[in-house]
Amino acid sequence: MRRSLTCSLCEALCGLEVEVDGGAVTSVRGDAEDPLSRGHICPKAVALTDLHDDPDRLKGPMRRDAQGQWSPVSWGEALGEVSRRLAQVQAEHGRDAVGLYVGNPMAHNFSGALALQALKQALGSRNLTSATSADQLPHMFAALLMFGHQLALPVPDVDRTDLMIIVGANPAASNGSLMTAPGIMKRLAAIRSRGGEVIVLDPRRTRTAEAADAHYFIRPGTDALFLLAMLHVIFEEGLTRPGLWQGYSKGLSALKGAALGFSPEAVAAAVGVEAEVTRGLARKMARARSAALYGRFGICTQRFGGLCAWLINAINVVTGHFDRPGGLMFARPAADLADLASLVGQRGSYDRWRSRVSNLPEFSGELPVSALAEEMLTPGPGQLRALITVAGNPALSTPNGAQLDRAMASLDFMVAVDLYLNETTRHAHIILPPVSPLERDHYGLIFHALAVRNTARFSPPLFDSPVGDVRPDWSIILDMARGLLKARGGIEGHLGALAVGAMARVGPRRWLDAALRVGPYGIGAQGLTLDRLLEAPHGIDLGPLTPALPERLQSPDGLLDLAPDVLVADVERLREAWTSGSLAPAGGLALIGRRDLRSLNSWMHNSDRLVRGQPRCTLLIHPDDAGARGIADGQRVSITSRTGAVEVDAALDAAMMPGVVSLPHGWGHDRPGAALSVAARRPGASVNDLTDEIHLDTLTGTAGFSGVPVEVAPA
Ligand SMILES: Nc1nc2c(c(=O)[nH]1)N[C@H]1C(S)=C(S)[C@@H](COP(=O)(O)OP(=O)(O)OC[C@H]3O[C@@H](n4cnc5c(=O)[nH]c(N)nc54)[C@H](O)[C@@H]3O)O[C@H]1N2
Ligand SMILES: Nc1nc2c(c(=O)[nH]1)N[C@H]1C(S)=C(S)[C@@H](COP(=O)(O)OP(=O)(O)OC[C@H]3O[C@@H](n4cnc5c(=O)[nH]c(N)nc54)[C@H](O)[C@@H]3O)O[C@H]1N2
Ligand code: SF4
Ligand SMILES: [Mo]
Repeated sequence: MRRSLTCSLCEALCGLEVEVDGGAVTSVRGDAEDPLSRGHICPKAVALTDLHDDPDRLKGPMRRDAQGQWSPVSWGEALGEVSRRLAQVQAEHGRDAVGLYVGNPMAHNFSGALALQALKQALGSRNLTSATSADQLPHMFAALLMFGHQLALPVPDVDRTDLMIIVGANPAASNGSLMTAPGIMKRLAAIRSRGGEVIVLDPRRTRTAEAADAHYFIRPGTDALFLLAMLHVIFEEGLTRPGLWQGYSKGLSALKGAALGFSPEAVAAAVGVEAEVTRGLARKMARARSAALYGRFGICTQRFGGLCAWLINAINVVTGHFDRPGGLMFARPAADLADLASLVGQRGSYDRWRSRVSNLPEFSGELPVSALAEEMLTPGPGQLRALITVAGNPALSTPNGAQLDRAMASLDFMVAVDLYLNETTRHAHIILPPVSPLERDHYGLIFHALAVRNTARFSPPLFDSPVGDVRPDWSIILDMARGLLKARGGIEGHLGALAVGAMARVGPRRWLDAALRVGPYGIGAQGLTLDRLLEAPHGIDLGPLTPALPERLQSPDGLLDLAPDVLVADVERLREAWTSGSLAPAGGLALIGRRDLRSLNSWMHNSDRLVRGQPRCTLLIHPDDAGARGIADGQRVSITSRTGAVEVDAALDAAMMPGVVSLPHGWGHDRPGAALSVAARRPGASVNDLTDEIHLDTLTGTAGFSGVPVEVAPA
């Protein structure tokens, strides 16, 4: 039997065509009829079935006893114990004593993500966190401050642009991020074949860089300087382009003021980009018929990530490449989460409270994940004593993960909603396993809103009856919320109870149907409903991106703020780091990460066909840096930072910028007590044993993975 579904693994939203025979998937192909992915898939799509069939995947709730032995337990008992223990901790130590960490896969699981809103209400804790502060938070921060909504995230209109400048992203490996663009490498190649240009700035000459017209090395963590220098040129040489934006924006002169003193010549030594190159890029951008300056993970997870995200938006605006075909544009999704959030007054928030130990700011109801371990380890009122993790592996994925690993072991209680017993969930007392991605509905609630073309696609579960005693994430999460409220008593009148009750009664499908009906293509327009999507298994095309401003600005004054005060003020922190020489210390080595097409953060290493072949958790180092340290290709090296040390094999690589070394994240599968039998055979080491929770963007609270100072020596 042939069936259509959507791949839920990464942001690309590829349509798949699968053959199913007797409950088993016999082939997986790209869906040529999908209006967005047009047949594209990557090697991970096939491994979706490995995940589904993995004997290590948990098939029922598990409980760990005082001796550390795991045994199966019924859902009733497991959920009962979770409610009791969480309520007890909150009764004894206050609401904030229970924390929540939400991992990346929840962004790909619309029903689970909706249920989480109810769980957060029920918890009433300030210790909420997620992978956001280890990832895209700066983009959301800039969106909130500039456009008035944290979800107003512009995407590059790749299919129509004449010039794409990519800073700190490697779509050849990641398949694109905050840019749902399946088959992105073909789309980039198309820019070149229609006479346009692709330019990459990255401390490593990646596969994306190799496929571009030009690549320039940039020293890790210095992008904000580089972007200010671009702005400097734009203002100095009168390269701003008049346009509609002048009518709905403010702050142009403050923006100009911010760039003062950051000429390309002044910053060149720190940034590693020659002044003439920076000038040339600014001019090229300003003169292009259409252009998109696009920055992603590499510009976010550094000490000045907030500045980078702001400056990128601002440069696109003032050069006339914003909200126009070929520039940065806003998608118009069929179910528009940003609109719905606005209806209930949720446009995002910043700095309503601060973390107890390090005084780091709240963003959108969450505290930075960099503060999670210290909140557990520092005694005193408000200490974190219990944790819920949902679809996250923070022991491997957050800065100084080794410290968090130890801290989680000290908690009074921990519950994990996860597919596996892994490096993080081994610390839980209870694990509640969800259905596999082939056993649930899929709708790209978040990623349709970040897509380079407006489309909508819904896939029902490939397999209707799940294997084993597993439940959908959304129902597990709602049950936890309901149980907690009940155990704490006083359901009546509680906002949390209302949220949980409403969500449970409506259910995710009806919620989605309602969201589609009130959405931009709903009743009165094309009449898009869930039924219509069910009748169109390959998805529905809703057309190219369209201009949206000023209507979609949600700031209180209705204007686009080119120079939000807190960001302008943060330029001084950058200036100070730059002039004091602490931004990019000379002489040492700066650590960066990398992604691989056959890997996905920390959790696809249990698929043999994805991890087979040469070990991939190696340290890339420039031959000159290796030579200076007496390191040969393939030699075992030890890497040391303030927080820890790991050993891996070195790979000499002239594609690295001298002075920069690269280690991928998501490895380190040799921790006792984890049950990932394939991954354990090729464990690698965790880069986050080296990254540092105090190396962060103190403005936004985002982890600073890029540019961590390390030493490397033969092991
Ligand atoms: N040094 C360094 N650190 C990084 C990064 C980096 O590049 N360098 N990248 C950062 C980024 S961008 C991110 S997003 C984070 C990711 O960090 P996390 O989100 O914390 O971790 P993942 O590795 O994605 O782990 C996902 C977990 O969810 C489980 N899971 C998978 N699918 C489901 C599901 O449907 N339901 C449930 N309940 N569980 C599921 C998996 O078994 C796994 O335990 O890591 C960040 N950390
Ligand atoms: N195959 C695969 N695909 C994935 C993932 C995965 O783990 N594997 N993870 C998914 C997730 S959760 C995310 S968030 C996205 C991320 O997707 P992308 O944003 O494309 O992220 P990366 O591939 O990590 O690319 C970041 C690039 O920034 C460079 N870089 C590092 N530091 C700096 C710096 O200071 N300045 C500049 N200019 N560049 C720097 C790195 O060398 C790297 O090439 O990918 C998603 N897709
Ligand atoms: S690119 Fe992403 S969405 Fe597409 S098949 Fe690969 S993992 Fe799945
Ligand atoms: Mo991410």
